[in-house]
Amino acid sequence: MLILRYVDDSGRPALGIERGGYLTPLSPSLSLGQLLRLPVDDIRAVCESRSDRDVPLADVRLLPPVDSRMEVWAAGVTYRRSREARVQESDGAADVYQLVYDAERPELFFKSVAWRVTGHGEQVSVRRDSEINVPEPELAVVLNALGETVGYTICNDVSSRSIEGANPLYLPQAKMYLGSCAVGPGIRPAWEVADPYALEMRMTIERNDSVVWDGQTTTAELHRNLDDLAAYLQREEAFPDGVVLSTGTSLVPDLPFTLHDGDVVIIEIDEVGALRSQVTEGKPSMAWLADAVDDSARRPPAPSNPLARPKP
Ligand code: DO4
Ligand code: MG
Repeated sequence: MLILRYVDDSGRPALGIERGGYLTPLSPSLSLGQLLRLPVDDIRAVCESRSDRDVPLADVRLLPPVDSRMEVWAAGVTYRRSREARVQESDGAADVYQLVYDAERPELFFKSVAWRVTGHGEQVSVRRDSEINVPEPELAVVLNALGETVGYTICNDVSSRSIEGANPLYLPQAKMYLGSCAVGPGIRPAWEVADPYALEMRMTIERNDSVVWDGQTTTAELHRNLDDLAAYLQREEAFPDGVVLSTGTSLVPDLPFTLHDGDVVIIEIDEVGALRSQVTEGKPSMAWLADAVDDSARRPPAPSNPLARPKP
């Protein structure tokens, strides 16, 4: 089962439950933010309610599973590979990464408001003022307003290595810009994931129909506890419509690899799904995000929905 956002027949954002290639629409006026105001047991009851209105998933345009006043936050340097890569790229500030890797308090940073997030089949962008840009494939935890873990999704924490490498104080510019955050395809409920520390994760980067980078890892390598990350995030912060907490990357291409305009990034996490993004460059190419802020129908058409299964 996946909790999905999609565009309904009237062109409005809607919430539904995917099972076996079909989508059960939930109440038409229910946003994800409203669902995430409920305790997790009530969310489960809503998700498990049945309907005879199932529609084939192939017929729907997916939206990122983030809306309302939801936010996306991210943890950093939570895997050894991330620590090594940042020590290598940083210009004289390598210690901060080693120190935060070993510290009790994790690195947590704000990543995106809901409207700036792109979803499965949509674009991500690289900055025009950055030389080295990478995708960061990450398991993300979805928390409700009470701080309970509702489920898991995938986040692509697209980042500028050159800007962060020049000075860690530039982190917000390296991490937060239009097109830097993709989340999706949906939310796999926590009650269906037996062990979030045993999920295989793969990333493939395609250029001109060839694979130019691929790698795989597992959440068993995570150096942090997911509940601790969530607890730190919520210590002095409130999320009335819930929050997505991305938990850091373990797949970092060797320098000087950088993303190109036109690349396709596919991130797969077992039991959670596959998030596909088309890379573009610069703010003008992402202007549609601002245009679509109140009108989902203004999002560019996405390629056919790869979540869909062939009709029986
Ligand atoms: O320290 C900078 C950010 C780290 C990060 O995003 C990651 O480890 O995934
Ligand atoms: Mg990251």
